[in-house]
Amino acid sequence: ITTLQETLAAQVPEKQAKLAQLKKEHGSHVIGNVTIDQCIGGARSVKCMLWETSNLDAEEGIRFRGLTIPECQAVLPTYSGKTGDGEPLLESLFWLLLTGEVPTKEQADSLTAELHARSTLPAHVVPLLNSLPKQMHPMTQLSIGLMAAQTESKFSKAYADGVPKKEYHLHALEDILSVVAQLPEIAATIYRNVYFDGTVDKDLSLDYSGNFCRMLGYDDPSFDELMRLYLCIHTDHEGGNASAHATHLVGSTLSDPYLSYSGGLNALAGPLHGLANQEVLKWIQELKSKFDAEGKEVNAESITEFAWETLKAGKVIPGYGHAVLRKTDPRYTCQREFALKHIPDDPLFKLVDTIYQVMPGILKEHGKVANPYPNVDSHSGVLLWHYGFTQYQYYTVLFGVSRAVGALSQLYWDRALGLPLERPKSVTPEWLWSQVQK
Ligand code: FCX
Repeated sequence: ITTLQETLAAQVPEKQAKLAQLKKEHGSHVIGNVTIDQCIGGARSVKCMLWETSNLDAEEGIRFRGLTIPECQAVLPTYSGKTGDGEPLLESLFWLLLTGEVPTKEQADSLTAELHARSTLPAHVVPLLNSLPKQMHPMTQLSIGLMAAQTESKFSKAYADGVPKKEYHLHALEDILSVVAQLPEIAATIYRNVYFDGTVDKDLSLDYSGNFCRMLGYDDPSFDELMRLYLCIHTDHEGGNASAHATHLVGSTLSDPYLSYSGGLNALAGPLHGLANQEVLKWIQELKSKFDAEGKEVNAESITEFAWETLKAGKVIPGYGHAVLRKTDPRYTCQREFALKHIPDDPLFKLVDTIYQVMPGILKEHGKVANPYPNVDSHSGVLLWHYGFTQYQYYTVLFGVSRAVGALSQLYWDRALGLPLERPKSVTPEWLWSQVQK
């Protein structure tokens, strides 16, 4: 079979040449303007970043290398080996994101073996994680654990040894594969330490997601399938989201992939980004306990009442809205379909479905929100909860394991294409005033 490394090596020269041609022949072609609103408003829609691995359409949602989520589910290799029968293997999506090609089952399995072979943590990482206070947020612990594993970075060693720029991507790929391989054990150690007795049991006869579930302490095959879906859909969401952008920005300084992705994790830990998935469960639990205490039924009417309380208190409804999307997130839809297939009678799923029926109307009436529909974080928690994974403070860590695959696939191409240090121009308020008062 053609290995991942061989597949990439065959692509790099042509991609480099194409990009050089685009720059040389069309470098001064204008692709947009920037308004004062955009300058002040978080650069929404400003086109100023190159991203190979995925693209987001405001209406349709994400495409991974041109494929929608249902298309990925139809063509990517699964655990059973029968394409379309079950959720894609995370390894098959990783291959797709890196190479733009749909792997064979054999190729996906070879990547599983490679990741397992790279999964051993440096000896100091687990003792360090064991020494952290249990009340430290799991995302902080994840970031610390990954930073600690950076001692093994091949990229930073190669740079210090003075390797030429055209070889950076080879060393970056070494680290990228190792970071993805090592994150599950770091994440599982945190979970087992914070909520259990700290023991982590591996099963390397399984795929990446299945082994991760065993390390977390779960052995239900249906939960393995959920993990495969979960890890696939959270990988990538084009380049401008905070975790992907932070990884790309830090990496542009030639910080190695360990340090770059730690930057991404710290961005993911914010409540407007990845932390929203824990906030959704918190919101639902608060709603339930309030109405249980008052002896009220949780239904469309009481949910509406609780939503207005949240909004009137000046807080956001977690799991709703998006900076780019203007329709229901297809990552929400595929999780809803998973629930309809695997856990249709789950009471919390029914509750989330009722929220889905009323919330867009409430947010439209509220009038501020550009997108009143649910995003990925609105559904993930209830699925985990169904399988007994109720420690919602931890949920963003799962997002963090997955996002590495997308952000670091792009980081490979950043180095292969020789993209430069990122350095946009900032301006002062006085300068902005000078522009309108001319
Ligand atoms: N509930 C209440 N108000 C909301 C809202 C929500 N779910 N979403 C947006 N708004 C408000 C904004 O706070 C803003 O108010 P302001 O003018 O007083 O500052 C106004 O509506 C306009 O914001 P909008 O243009 O719609 O949204 P932004 O692009 O600024 O922000 C996020 C997008 C996702 C940050 C925003 O919708 C939000 O805070 N949602 C809740 C948190 C969440 O679910 N985040 C996860 C997003 C994503 F899927 C992920 O990264 O994981």
